[in-house]
Amino acid sequence: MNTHEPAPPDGDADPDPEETREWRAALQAVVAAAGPGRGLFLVEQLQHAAQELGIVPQLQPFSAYRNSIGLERQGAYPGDLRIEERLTALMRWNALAMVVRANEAYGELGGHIASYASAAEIFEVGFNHFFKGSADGQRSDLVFFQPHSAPGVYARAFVEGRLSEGQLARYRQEIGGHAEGGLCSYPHPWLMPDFWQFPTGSMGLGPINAVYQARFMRYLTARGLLDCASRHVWGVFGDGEMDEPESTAGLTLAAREKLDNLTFIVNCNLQRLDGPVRGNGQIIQELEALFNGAGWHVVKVLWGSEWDALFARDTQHVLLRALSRTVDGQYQTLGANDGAYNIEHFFRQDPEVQKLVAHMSEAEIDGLKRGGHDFRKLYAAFAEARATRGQPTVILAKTKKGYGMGGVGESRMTSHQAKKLDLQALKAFRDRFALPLSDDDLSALRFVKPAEGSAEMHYLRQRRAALGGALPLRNGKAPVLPVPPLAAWGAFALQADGKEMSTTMAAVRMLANLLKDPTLGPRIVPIVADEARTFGMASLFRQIGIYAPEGQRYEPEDRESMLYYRETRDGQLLEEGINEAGALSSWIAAATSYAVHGLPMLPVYIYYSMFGFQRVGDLIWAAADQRARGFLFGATAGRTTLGGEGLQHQDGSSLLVASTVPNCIAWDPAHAGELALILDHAMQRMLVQQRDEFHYVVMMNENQAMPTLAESAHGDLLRGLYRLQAFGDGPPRLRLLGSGAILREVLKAAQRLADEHGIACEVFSATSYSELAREARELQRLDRCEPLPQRRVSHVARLLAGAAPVVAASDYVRAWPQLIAEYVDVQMVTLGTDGFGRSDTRQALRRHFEVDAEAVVAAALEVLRGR
Ligand SMILES: Cc1ncc(C[n+]2csc(CCOP(=O)(O)OP(=O)(O)O)c2C)c(N)n1
Repeated sequence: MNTHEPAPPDGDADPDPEETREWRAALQAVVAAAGPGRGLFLVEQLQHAAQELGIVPQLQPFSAYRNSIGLERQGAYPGDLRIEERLTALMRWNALAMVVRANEAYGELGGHIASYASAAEIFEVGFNHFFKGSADGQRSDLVFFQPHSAPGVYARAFVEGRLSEGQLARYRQEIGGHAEGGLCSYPHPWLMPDFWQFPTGSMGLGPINAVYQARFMRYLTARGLLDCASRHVWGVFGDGEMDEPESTAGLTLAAREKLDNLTFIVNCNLQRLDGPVRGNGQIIQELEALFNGAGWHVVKVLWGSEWDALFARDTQHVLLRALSRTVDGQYQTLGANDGAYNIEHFFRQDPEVQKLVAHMSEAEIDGLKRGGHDFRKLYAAFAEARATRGQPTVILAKTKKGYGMGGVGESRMTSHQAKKLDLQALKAFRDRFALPLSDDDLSALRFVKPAEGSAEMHYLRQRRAALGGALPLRNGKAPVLPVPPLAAWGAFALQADGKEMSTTMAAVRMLANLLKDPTLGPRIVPIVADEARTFGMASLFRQIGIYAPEGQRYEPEDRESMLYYRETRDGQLLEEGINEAGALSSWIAAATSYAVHGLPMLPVYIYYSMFGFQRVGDLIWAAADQRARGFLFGATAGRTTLGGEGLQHQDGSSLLVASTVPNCIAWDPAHAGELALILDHAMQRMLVQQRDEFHYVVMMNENQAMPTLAESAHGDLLRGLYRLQAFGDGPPRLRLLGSGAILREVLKAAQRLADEHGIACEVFSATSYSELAREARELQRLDRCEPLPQRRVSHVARLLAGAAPVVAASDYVRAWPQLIAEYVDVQMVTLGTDGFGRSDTRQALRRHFEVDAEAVVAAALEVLRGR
């Protein structure tokens, strides 16, 4: 609970002020005599009594509208305020100049000034005092930066000497072949691989990823893989951003798992893009209630040091009451106007309030800063966050959007879009922050650094050295993780000999085998979102245990069972509950561990394929940006292959979406043998060759007799297509392509075409249409850009050469096989499962979608008739 004296409820007239004074005096006397602890105890007792009497239904989930850390607890500032102010002014200027320059030159490059202008002090307190770096980038704190404040991070890297003036001048100009490259608009580890660690550009993904990174560090420590005890996760996010469902999705987990290695700093500038975040309310109070309810420690930083004296004199809380009555839309208007306006429209509303400021000039009123622009207040909050045990902390820092931009953007509705400042506005900015710039410097938008040997430069370097080195810093180098020989874990699948199983069963068996490998096994992170039993993984509960930081504080109901639900502190399985976004965030943490921690892991997230690319596609895109390495297993895949799971799980499109992610390799294996080969190939690429890619493999729960895979097929299979079997006599008149679940239907159709219609044909298994298309596309491009005497021939064109038309049938939408249509020289007809699903048997569904053997025969006859 809040340790401060609460303000009297708004607007309540006091019928007996004398009695009120006595109660207050009594409390003050107790605190004076016996200390704040005793005072707090009494207040708590009173609160309980009030609840028992029924006069308050529950305690307010938020505290008074003031700083959580009172002046008495604030402590001394350990830094040099004057130097930090001068440095921050330079960061502000360089960030602003970067955006204005880019827009003056090109007009269309975009960029934001107002967000970083509001966040500069937050970032600088972090950089000067808290964000720990490391020479290798892999033992540092993890910092999630508000994405559109990237110019501020670049500005600092420039002053630190990590980025050149030329790079700053090429902000948002990455294409152009300059050796140093340009700077990407938002944090992006693919585009600036030695710099940015976390892609935060899509609002809401930063917060959820920060939670799960902090959680994953605990997991690594608990499992004895890496000691992360001294490392912290910091995230600076926007108050508007907190409206994204993902921003708040991980809050209760963070509190439940006592992630005191995690701090959010919400930059509450009260505005988002179009307008106020809560014009008619108070976002800070709302967020306080939210985080409090979730179990976080909340620290509010609302008012700067200039207010301290005022609050000290506000013994009757008249000022506090006025502040807590003011809604954010009004704060914005007050923020956009000068001291005179504030006196007139805020302080004069109540004569008692007016009395408090009667001695102050308009300029002094103007100088009353919000807490998020005060180093001292911020430092105290950061320090408290770092020292808090057993809970994550959120710092709610009240700031001004466009701070220092004056009429161009300070607290204006249009702040977010302000990208151009005329000379007069630049002069005002210079004067406001006492920047060492001439008028010519302003006109030229010259980037500035303190001179080498200056006190500022010395201070800047000394602070970062004391904190362990530069940040952000990404290091993608990691040791190779050897992959056990395929025969050791996948022989049963390669030599299946007609045994009945589903590809999901086969995958789980392979996973269980791999988990036993002494080197790779401990690095595997199996992840489920409440569907382990569905996928036949219950045996893993016992084999590797479910990660639970508190162990198992109950006797599991199924304790007598061989496969009981075993939760344990060093459990390996991440059981995320019904939370695909959380599961994917865990997967990202593990899949990027090679770069974030220098420790390669192999996450395997198995889920209903319908709830992957469709449900959490943006997180998957962020994973791609972050160069994730790992497996996504889309189980119970396809539109017609489910058994009893119901319509909501029928997935006909995930492979197609997967094909749009540049570093995602999508596979649709039909057999256990194909699957084994694909997994081995993928592990070699990710763990041994260290390619920054991840593999999406769909798998079915339909039992089938699994054939033994011919060795001759291996090479082609891994390129996306191999010839399985020929039917009938003579040269093939037709090529039939099947994949995944529908391959069997295609084989049946081929048999019928040969037996009943005398049509010789060949059947191919298409393990990845997207890989076929990728290669063909690239060769086509090379032919265009670097022509050879002979055109290059893609794998798909080589296998399907000749005149025989192609019929391709898939359990996915037609657009999936059609990915190769452009690269095949013959007529191609596709059958797929476009449209909404239905509830029925597999056979009925295949009939309905016209992807069964009968439909393949009909399509084949039709295509041949047309020739
Ligand atoms: C998912 C998503 N939706 C929309 C945007 C576009 N966008 C970029 S910044 C922004 C406003 C952010 O407001 P806030 O979080 O309050 O941060 P501020 O800029 O005010 O500090 C928006 C809507 C985005 N980047 N991501």
